[in-house]
Amino acid sequence: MSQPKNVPPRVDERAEPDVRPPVVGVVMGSDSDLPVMQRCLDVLEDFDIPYEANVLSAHRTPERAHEYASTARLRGLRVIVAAAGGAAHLAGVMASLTTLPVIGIPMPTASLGGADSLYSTVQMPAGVPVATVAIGEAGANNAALLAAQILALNDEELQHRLQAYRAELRRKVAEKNVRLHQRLAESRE
Ligand code: C2R
Repeated sequence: MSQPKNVPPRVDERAEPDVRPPVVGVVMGSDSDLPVMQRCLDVLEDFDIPYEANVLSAHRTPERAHEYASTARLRGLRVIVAAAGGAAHLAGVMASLTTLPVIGIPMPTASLGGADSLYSTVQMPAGVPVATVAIGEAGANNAALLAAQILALNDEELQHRLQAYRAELRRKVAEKNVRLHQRLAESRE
């Protein structure tokens, strides 16, 4: 497991395989989404959140998608993260079959730049929410963080790790500010 960029090292680095049941179910419409979705999986690992990842499609495997969402809560999942591109119905279908929070990530597309994925994920009719994040890697990153924040409502240690992560973000921005001022000063010399 790679050491996270912004998260301090974990206290209990695990040498043993992780046998904890997954609490986040990550689903993506195709393995072609993985290059973008890897970021989501990495952030979940950085925060030591047990997850499972599967390819599922509302269009291509409707029965499996139905079964996955309708049994998710009973299987112990607490949040579903669903990524899909194009006519992206996966997150909406997940949300329609469970009351677990569903976070939708619109995948970038070659033809419409991911606007198609964004609109079809975000424009849910009233009654069945999908918490939609940004298109692409920023969205994949933030989906994992949002899942962590939801889980942290009942997990104090995770909450501390999120606070440490934010502190590190602030520190990095302060560094950027110093660098900016140095560059501006140099360009005036
Ligand atoms: P392929 O690369 O397999 O042709 O998939 C996937 O998420 C992917 O971005 C192309 C794109 O199709 C998307 N896909 C959906 C759904 N299933 C697959 N949008 C769905 O059920 O919404």
